[in-house]
Amino acid sequence: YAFLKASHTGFHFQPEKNFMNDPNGPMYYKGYYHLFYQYNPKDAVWGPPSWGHAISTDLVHWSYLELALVPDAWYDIEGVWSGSATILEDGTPVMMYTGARNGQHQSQSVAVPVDPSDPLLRKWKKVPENPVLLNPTGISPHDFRDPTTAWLEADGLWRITIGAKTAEKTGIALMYQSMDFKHWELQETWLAQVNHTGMWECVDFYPVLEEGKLGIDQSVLLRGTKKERQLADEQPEFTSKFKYVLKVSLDDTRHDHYALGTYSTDTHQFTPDAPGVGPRYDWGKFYASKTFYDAKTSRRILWGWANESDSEEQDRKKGWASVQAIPRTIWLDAKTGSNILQWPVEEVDDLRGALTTTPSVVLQPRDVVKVEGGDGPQLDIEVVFEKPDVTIVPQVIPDEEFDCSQGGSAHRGVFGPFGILVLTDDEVIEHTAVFFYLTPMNNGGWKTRVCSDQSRSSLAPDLDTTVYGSFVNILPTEDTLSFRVLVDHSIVETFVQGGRLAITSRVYPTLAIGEKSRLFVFNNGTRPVTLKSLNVYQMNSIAMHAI
Ligand code: DQQ
Repeated sequence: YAFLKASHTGFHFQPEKNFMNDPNGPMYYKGYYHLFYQYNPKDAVWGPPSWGHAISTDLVHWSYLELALVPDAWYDIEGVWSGSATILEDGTPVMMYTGARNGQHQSQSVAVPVDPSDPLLRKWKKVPENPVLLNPTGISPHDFRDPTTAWLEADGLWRITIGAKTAEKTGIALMYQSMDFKHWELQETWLAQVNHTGMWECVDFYPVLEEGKLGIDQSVLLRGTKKERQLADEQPEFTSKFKYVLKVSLDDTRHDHYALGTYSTDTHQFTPDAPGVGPRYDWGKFYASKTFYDAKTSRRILWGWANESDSEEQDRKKGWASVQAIPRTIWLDAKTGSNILQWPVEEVDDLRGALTTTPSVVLQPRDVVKVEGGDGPQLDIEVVFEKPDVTIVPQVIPDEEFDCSQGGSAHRGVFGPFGILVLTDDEVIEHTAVFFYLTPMNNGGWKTRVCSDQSRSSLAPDLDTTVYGSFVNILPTEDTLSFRVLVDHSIVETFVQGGRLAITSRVYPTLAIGEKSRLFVFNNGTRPVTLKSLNVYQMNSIAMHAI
């Protein structure tokens, strides 16, 4: 089982052993980033979760602490499920989470640090008033979970939203208000709803500025406090206009979607710019994600769970399951105004070691060329292609139905597939392809697709090798097609066109492991394409320890 051993990541957050799922209660507190996570301490598959806890000073190097919350109260005896942190006005944190009991009946509870002066927040206690919220009339106790971070509005009340579904399978976000986190009042109208979307898990709701990369704290934005005035002075961007993001994790499809829109502090309702739950954060494995406002650097940071693509049997053999995707800075794409951008937090760049730069080269049809400096299983790869000039070809047969799944990188078009093969052996038997594909549309135009193809990533059995992909918006003013790919043993994370689209894949090579792993560039289209630049960095490992 050398290949299972080789799947352990080198610079991603993963549990020491056993099963992890959703990120919970991320926050910055007294000099430390805190990450809590759904964790089954007893097995490498999901089971009644506790909250694992880890701290970091840079979002990259983590130390494990003891479990923060365990299922030991009558109202959470079947698991301390997902929840969020809120920093109160006095600077101390409070957690709200879902407790599960009696056949997974769900209610909401509160936990606070035993000693708020401890920057590591090692010990937590559940408040005697728990559970503080039961499912409202008309909502099943099986469909009522994952409270958000609370925010303060000008009326001095704290508000949270909680995901649920109606008997008709309408996904909804319930709104509650409170003075003290212990007594909560349900608002009659929902924050948002979308018919036929099923249960909304891990709802996230936050503002994004229309210009610039800075994040904002929702309470500071809506309350209008002294703190806000200070911020406005220090950070001119803060006075710029903003939009709201509503993210929902769809239990039915296991995908995270986000809608941009506006929030009315009169009606406490969200109005999406376009109907529906919106596009996906990530076109691969990325679920139950959650953001937090990082007061240290004024960023909004996104955490998401990257589940395994192998079997539970293999997870038990490995002794662990799941990683957290690299935390991503998230902000509005000012160029389009209609999507957010996601990019690995800049601290990840500190893990970069040796850099090898490949000069510009034309890739002929069928070229598969090994990249110098790309050996090994831990890489950070920046790839830029010239945008092909589609006007040079006569009219071609439309190919609109190609969605990456039909043959993946082996498909042949005019412009593409072209891109890179990561975690590849010398014979190019195993490879995970990340590529662009210019699609001739039925209307005579062209659209650009980007795909992550796992179908030939491994010779091992029992793997989910679904090919992921989507169209990416390339603006007429943009003359390059680019992506950045983080490779780390069993995870491949792709960020396209400055972060407009992301794809996270989990792969388990058997040949292309350790130092036997190679990197290639390829072009499988019938026309040449120009690789403008390729930078590949060796990535150092993080050593995670318990403290
Ligand atoms: N995982 C938690 C729930 C949440 C789900 C339980 C999403 O609170 O809805 O482990 O993955």
